[in-house]
Amino acid sequence: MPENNVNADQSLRHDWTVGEVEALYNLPFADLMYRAQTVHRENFDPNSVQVSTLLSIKTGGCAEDCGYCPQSAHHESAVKAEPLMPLDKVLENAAQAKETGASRFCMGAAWRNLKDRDLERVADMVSGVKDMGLETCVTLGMLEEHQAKRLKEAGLDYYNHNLDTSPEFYGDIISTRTYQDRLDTLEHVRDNNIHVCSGGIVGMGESEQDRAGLLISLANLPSHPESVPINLLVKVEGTPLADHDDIDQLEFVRTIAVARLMMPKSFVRLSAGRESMSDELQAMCFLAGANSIFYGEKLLTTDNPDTDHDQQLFRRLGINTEMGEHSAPVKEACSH
Ligand code: SAM
Ligand code: DTB
Ligand code: SF4
Repeated sequence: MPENNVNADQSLRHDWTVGEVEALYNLPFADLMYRAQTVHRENFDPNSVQVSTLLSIKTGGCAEDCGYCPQSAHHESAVKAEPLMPLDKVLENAAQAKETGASRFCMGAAWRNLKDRDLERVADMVSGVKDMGLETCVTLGMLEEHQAKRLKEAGLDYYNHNLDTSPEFYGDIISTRTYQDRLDTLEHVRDNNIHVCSGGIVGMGESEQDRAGLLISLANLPSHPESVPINLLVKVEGTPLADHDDIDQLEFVRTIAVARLMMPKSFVRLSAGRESMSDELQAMCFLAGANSIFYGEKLLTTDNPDTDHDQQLFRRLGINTEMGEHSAPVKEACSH
């Protein structure tokens, strides 16, 4: 596996301004799609989509108050708190994900932060999954430097930690940790040569300027995240955002296209929310430059499309999924 080469490409930009990004958002739709597709083809095989499968290894009872999340102990959703899953059950799920065609296995925990008392158990999960020949990803909340180092040693390829939205809108959604806390975690991940997976959620009542602000926060990091998940809010009963108005679907597609233009060498992941999307909307997201998805019938606690349905969609679109991010034609994000 090639190591993270974060200084590879001087052409990547880290100085985006709100005005520039809003100008991209406001292009005529056909012009935006054309530009995004052009950049996509310059950097990736346009007919390949990377697939990761998610597993919730520690569900519910989370101390954070993220307004969108059914796993927060602050909200009255149907999700019940469960203990950390035993290793054999995690490995069973990973084997099944591999069998179904995933190239990466992503383990998520409803934690505010990783505790040292759980570190070795998670490290064992990472090395067990890695030994199966899958790429590994975890998302465990905030991470300290020594924990990132230990997970890297165990074989961790990716750490997912989202910025979620713009710095300005963030406080409307989460009060129990700060934007800076999230940036600090991303720095520890990057400093330990773990690939960064970081993105956000669209459809929480944010303005277009906030969507631009999220993408600017991501693209103006010292290195572009290798993977940028764009989630469409899954509205879950009992959460404060359950009754939010739907976002204009074309605005969602525009967000994918703008992310593709701003972070041309990153994988843009069409993440949560596919269950509520038509095949045609998903096809438009792939055209806009999305080139990875979560695959498998569950996300963490909510539903994702059936794998049969996804396979049929891939066949209809002539998409192949036989690749991990490490084998992609051009993969490095950059730092300068
Ligand atoms: N607890 C850890 C954390 O928040 O860092 C890891 C798991 S958390 C569920 C991972 C991400 O899932 C969140 O940052 C958020 O972006 C996304 N997410 C959670 N609930 C969602 C929802 N209802 N709709 C869309 N995305 C959601
Ligand atoms: C990400 O950006 N989206 C995934 C993953 N990273 C961990 C999680 C989506 C969760 C959707 C709500 C749920 O299933 O609980
Ligand atoms: Fe907890 Fe993560 Fe859900 Fe926030 S998004 S409540 S930190 S599980």
